[in-house]
Amino acid sequence: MTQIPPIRMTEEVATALAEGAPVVALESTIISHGMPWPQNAEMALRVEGVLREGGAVPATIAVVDGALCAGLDADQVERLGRGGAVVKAASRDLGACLVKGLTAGTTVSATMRIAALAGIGTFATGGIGGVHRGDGMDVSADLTELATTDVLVVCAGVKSILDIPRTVEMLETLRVPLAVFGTAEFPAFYTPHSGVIAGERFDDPAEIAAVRGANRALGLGTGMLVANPIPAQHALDAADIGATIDAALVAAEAEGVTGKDVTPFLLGRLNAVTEGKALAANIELVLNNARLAARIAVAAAG
Ligand code: PSU
Ligand code: MN
Repeated sequence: MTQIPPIRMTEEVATALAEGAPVVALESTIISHGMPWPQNAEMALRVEGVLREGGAVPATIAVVDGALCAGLDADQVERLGRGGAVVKAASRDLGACLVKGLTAGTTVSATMRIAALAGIGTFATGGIGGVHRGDGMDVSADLTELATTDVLVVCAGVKSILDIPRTVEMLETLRVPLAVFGTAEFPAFYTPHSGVIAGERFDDPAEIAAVRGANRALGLGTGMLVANPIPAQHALDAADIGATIDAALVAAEAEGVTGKDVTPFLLGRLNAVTEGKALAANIELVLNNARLAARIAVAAAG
């Protein structure tokens, strides 16, 4: 059988994993395709700092020149942030990246796959992909990966570029355990409110870690999704951002954007049209998710 090369880890990540110390994975499509330069690279370094403050070692995951990496240096973060010859890789794209020696930002699905191979069980991101509005067949591979790969993902819900009720339904169909932190309502990324009551409410990160342990003992074989609402002081006005999202969806349709380009197109529009307000909220919620992921990883390691 073909062997893939070992995952390239920073010494910090390799040591932490060997010692059983808390490690939290971070994705890199958010850097390469989710935010503009240079705020993307600044965010990437800040979120690593937040994890360290929380007692966890950050492992930013990406593919660099065909090597699967867990833990990046500042130059590699800059390369992803500046973009250019950087592709967006979901888990199904990783084989091609390896063979062709590509450099890629890894989506939630690809990051989960690499984290699982590396032995990292906790992962913080901004928003996951889901079921797109309108085209009910455009379903992110993030959901399928959550159904099959044992990594806990902390997100701020999904933004309403997606069909939130259908995304939540699909998670249920795929039997992905869903924990909502500090509320009973599935959050809508830029705002804490989606109107969708789903999942199980938890207020204690240690309890979330314990549920993951129970799921493993049950042999469920899935990942787990933790939805963590954006803090109220950073939330956007729901009506404002809703109208902006509606306009971005119309633009995507008019310009004939399809496939893996849809999500980056919409994110780019939102960041541009809101003159940085959406970007600022996005950065704050990622930091907030990293704080919670560190607490879960610390509880799991203890
Ligand atoms: N949603 C966001 N920000 C992001 C993404 C989604 O609010 O950066 C990125 C993540 O990497 C996610 C990917 O895994 O987009 C999903 O892409 P798609 O919809 O093509 O599956
Ligand atoms: Mn898609």
